[in-house]
Amino acid sequence: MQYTLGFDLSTQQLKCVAVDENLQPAGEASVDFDADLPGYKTTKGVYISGETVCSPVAQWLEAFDLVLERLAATGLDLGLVTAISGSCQQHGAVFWGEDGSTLLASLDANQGNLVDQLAPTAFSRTTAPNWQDHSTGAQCQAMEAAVGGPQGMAQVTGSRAHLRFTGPQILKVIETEPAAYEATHAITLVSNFATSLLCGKLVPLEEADACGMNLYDIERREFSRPLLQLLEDQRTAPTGPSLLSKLLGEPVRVQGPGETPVCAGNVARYFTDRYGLSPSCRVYPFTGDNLATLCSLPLHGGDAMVSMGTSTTVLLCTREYCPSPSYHLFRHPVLPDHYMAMVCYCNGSLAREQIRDELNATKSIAPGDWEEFSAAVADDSLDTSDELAVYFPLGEIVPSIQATTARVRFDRATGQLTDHVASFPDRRHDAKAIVESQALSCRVRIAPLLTPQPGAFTTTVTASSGTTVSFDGEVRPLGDLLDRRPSRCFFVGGASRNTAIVRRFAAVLGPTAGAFRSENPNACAVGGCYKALWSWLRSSDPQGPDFAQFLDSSMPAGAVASVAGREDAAWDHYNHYIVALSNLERELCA
Ligand code: ADP
Ligand code: XUL
Repeated sequence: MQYTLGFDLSTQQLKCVAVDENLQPAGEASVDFDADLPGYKTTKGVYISGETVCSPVAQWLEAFDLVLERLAATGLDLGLVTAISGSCQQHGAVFWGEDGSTLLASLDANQGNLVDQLAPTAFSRTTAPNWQDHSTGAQCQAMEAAVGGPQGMAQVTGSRAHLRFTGPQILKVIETEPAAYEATHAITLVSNFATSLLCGKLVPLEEADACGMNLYDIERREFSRPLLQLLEDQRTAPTGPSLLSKLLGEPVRVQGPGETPVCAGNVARYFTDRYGLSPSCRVYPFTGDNLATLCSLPLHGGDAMVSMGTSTTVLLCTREYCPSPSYHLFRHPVLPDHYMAMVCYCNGSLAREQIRDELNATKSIAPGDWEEFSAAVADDSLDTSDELAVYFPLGEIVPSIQATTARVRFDRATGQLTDHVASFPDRRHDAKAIVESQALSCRVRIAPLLTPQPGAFTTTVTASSGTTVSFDGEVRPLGDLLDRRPSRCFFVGGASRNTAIVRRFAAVLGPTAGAFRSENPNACAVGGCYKALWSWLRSSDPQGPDFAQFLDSSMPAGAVASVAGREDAAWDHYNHYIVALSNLERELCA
């Protein structure tokens, strides 16, 4: 038996999972930063100081040694590992000093552990910005202004400027820590930091994760020269290398059809000597966690994945490059000519929990119990057909809005809002309405990413040809939202255990090939394993199946369970809500 490893370097922990040749789990170990490495005094893996959120790089170094020690202690023979890849929190950046590259190359298992050998002098900054950082408002504004505002930035880099993205974060370092910046010889994302560590040499960025920087020109497939220049121009006394050189040149591209997947290198001697990994074990570029999650299931163009954790994230695999300020586009990490679209919401589970507990309180049921909530969500006879409500206990990303709650009634024929109400007849309506409106919001935002199929779907909506809807400032014909449906929808994350929620979401999204649930709690790490295994197989058979075909034929039975089929009538029922949602959001955002 041979194995592949998938690491997941997330905010709060480093995990490593092993799968065998049949994609069956073969081992697992993890390190929880707060609990296992208390010396760093992080809270949920980070340091928070006002709007600044960052993580100590040394903690990650210690975690790599500890997780491999723990994995070896499970009895898994690491000498049988053929390939490694993994997933990392996106957007963070590690700043390496002049000696970083030499120290990496001379790592020696007899000279102490990674933290002893690297932490003292390999880095020009001891911490890496974390994706929860909110401190780069000025930098985002400056960068967007240089490329034509949010639309212009989204067109070039796949996303409007975001506080957490690496470009604004680097610009902040240039402006506020010029000495540290000039002492920096290399900047890696967390993903190529991890790849570099395992290879014992600095390796370039991985292209899909590089799309989370607001610096990479996705269509040209190179760093945007105007954006690089904008950052260069802010250096007051440049002495060190250019930004492009610090970024280790252009990212490694996703290989094309028939090309051999790029291998970052063989695992460094330090790891073979210390943990018994084989010197022939290959390391394939790590990618971002959302991108790796996409690789954990056999998603094809038109399939969507809804991740229902604390927040809600919708991931979509698409062939169209149609950027928008509403969502993010990244190049797909393994499928050439495909993109991953991502819509992020703050108000997911916590907002549902609030309604759940309010409903339970009216029935003297203890908070925390989902039964009553779920029964309401599943109840087709509970008439919410002219009710629409948004529940944002936290400010929302899309629509971009402060915390608010709004309940309306609307005319199903026209979508006009007829009444604003303080409450619906009872709290069961809220339970159904929150799931409906959360799903509707996803539906209208992913529609532009799906391939139109004119005439393919029957609808009872009789809109005049001029009817338009507007979401996030983008106006489009209503018809554009009535002739596109996802093919399959996959639900993952904590709330996907709730069949009522998943079925209602699926009814609104209208997948033509059904809805499925995956209960794999290690989706990111497993996505990394699959990427490594496929890359390794493909390197000896360049004409072999592409990644999606590989997963289709290799996924173990039972990896996903069917939860709903195609439901045309339910989908059409929700077509009548679209104009009303557009009207409500327009009002709230005015
Ligand atoms: P994260 O990875 O963001 O920490 P998880 O994927 O573990 O989150 O999901 C946690 C969320 O799942 C909780 O906030 C909870 O509301 C939700 N959840 C868990 N079980 C259920 C359930 N049976 N019904 C609805 N929601 C649930
Ligand atoms: C994505 C993002 C988060 C992090 C979490 O844009 O910021 O999902 O990747 O690790």
